[in-house]
Amino acid sequence: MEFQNKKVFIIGSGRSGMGALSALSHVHAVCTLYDSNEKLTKEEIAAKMPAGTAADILIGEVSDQTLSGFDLAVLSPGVPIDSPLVLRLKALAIPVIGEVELGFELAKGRLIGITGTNGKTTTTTLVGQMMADYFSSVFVVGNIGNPYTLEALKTTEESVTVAEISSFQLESVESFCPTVSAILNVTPDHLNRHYTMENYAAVKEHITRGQTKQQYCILNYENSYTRDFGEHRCPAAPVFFSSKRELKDGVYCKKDTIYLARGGVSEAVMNIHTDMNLVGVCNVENVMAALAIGLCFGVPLESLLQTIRNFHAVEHRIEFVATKGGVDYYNDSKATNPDAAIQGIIAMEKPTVLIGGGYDKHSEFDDWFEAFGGRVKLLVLIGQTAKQIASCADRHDFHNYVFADTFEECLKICTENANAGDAVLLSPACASWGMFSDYEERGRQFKAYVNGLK
Ligand code: UMA
Repeated sequence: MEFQNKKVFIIGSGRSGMGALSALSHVHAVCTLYDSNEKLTKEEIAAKMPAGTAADILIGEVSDQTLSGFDLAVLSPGVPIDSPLVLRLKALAIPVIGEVELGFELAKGRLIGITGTNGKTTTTTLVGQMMADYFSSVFVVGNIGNPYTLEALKTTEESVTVAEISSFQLESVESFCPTVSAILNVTPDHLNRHYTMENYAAVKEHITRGQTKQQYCILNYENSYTRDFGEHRCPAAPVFFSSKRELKDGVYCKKDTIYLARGGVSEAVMNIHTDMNLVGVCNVENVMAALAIGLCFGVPLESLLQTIRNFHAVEHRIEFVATKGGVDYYNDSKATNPDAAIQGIIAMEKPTVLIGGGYDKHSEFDDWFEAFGGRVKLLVLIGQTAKQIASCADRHDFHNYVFADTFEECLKICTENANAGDAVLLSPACASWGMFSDYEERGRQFKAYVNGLK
C-alpha cells in the first residue's frame, strides 16, 4: 500500500491513533486525527501527538462532504466496525483498515500473532522473551499496550514481531499474516461489541485469515471453539495443546509433566512446578502454547525451556503483590471477564477475600460462582455490575458478599476482613471502565494501597 501524500483519516486519538499518526507521518501521508468524544479539546489531543508529527484535528460530528475528501481511514480498536461512522465511510467507498493492519503493511520481518479470550498477555510476554533470548531484533506489540504502528517502521527483514491481538483489532485485519498464530481459548467476553458467541469466535479466527498450510496455528484442544476450528476450518496447519489429555501430536500436560508428542511418540520436557514460576492451570496452558509457538518458529527446545525457567508472572495477572499482616495480596486486575477470574480464584490456596465487579459487558457470572469451591470467605462488590453479581450470588446460595461504593472503601473492607493466613485477591471478572481508565490503573491503585499498608 502506498501512503505518500494520501489523505488519511485516523479515528481515535488514544494510543493506537497516536501510533498510526506517528507511522503515517514518517511515510509522508497527510493525516487528520479524529475523535468522537466531544469532551476532548484540540489542545488536549495536540499535546499527546508524538514529536515530529503533524495533523489536522477534528472532534465530534463530521459531514459526508468532509469524509469524502479522504483516501483512507484507519480505525483504533475501540471503534466498532459497524459503528455509524465506519458504515458512512464504507458507503462513500473510502477504504477502512485497522491500526494493526496498518502496522502489518509497514512492518518487515516475521510475525507471531497471539489471540484468545484469556492468557494473551502472559503468553505474548513469554513468547516475546523467548524470541529476545534467541534473536537479536525483537518487538512486542499490540493489545499488550504498545501499538504495532509505533514499532513497525523500526523492523528489518531479520526482525521478529510478537503481537498480542484482541478481537477488536481482528475486526479490521485483511492481509495481516503471522508466520505462527495462536488462539489460546474462546469463552464469552465482549458480547456487547460482538453480540453473539458465534460472531466473537468468528472474529478470533481472523488471525489466520492470511495464513496457508505452510504456516502454523496453535490451538487449545480443550476449548470447543478452538478445537472445532482446528479440526475443520483452520487455513494454517493446526498444532494443538492440551491440559487434560495425551495428544498424539502437539504439546500436553499429564500430572506434573509437559510432553511434546510427534506421531504418537511423547517426550517429557519439563515439570510444571520445578521448571516454571507461574501458578494455575491457565498458566500451564500459556506455557504449552508458548512452547508450541517457539518450536514452530524454529527456536531450539533448550533455549525455550531456559526462558520458561527464568520467567515470572506478568503484571496484573495473578501477580503476587506483598504479604502484609500475614495476608497475601494478589493483583489479578487483568481478569476482566468471568473466565479469566475463574483462573484467578482457582489458583488461590488460602481462604480468600475477593474483589469483584466493574463495567457491564453483559457477562454471565454463574460459572465464576461455581468455581469458588469454598475458597471465598468474603466477596466485596464494586461498580456497575455489583447488584447483578449479587443476584447471581443469591441464586448460588452464596451470601458472603458486601457492596462498596468506592475502590477506597472496598480496599478498607478487604483489610478489615482478612486475617493472617488469608489471601486478598483483586480478580473482578469485569472490565474496569467507569471507575478507572483501564485495568492497569485499577491494578496499580490496588498495589499502591497494599504497598502502603503497615
Ligand atoms: N473513539 C472514537 N470513536 C469510537 C470509539 C472510540 O473516537 O467509536 C476514541 C475515544 O474517544 C478515545 C480513543 O478512541 O479517545 C480510544 O481508542 P481505543 O479505545 O481504541 O484505545 P487505545 O488507547 O487506542 O488503546 C487500544 C486498546 N483499547 C481497546 O481496545 C479498547 C488497548 O487495549 C491497546 O493496549 C492499545 O490500543 C494498543 O494497541 C486495552 C483493552 O482494554 C488494554 N483491550 C481490550 C481487552 O484487552 O479486553 C480489547
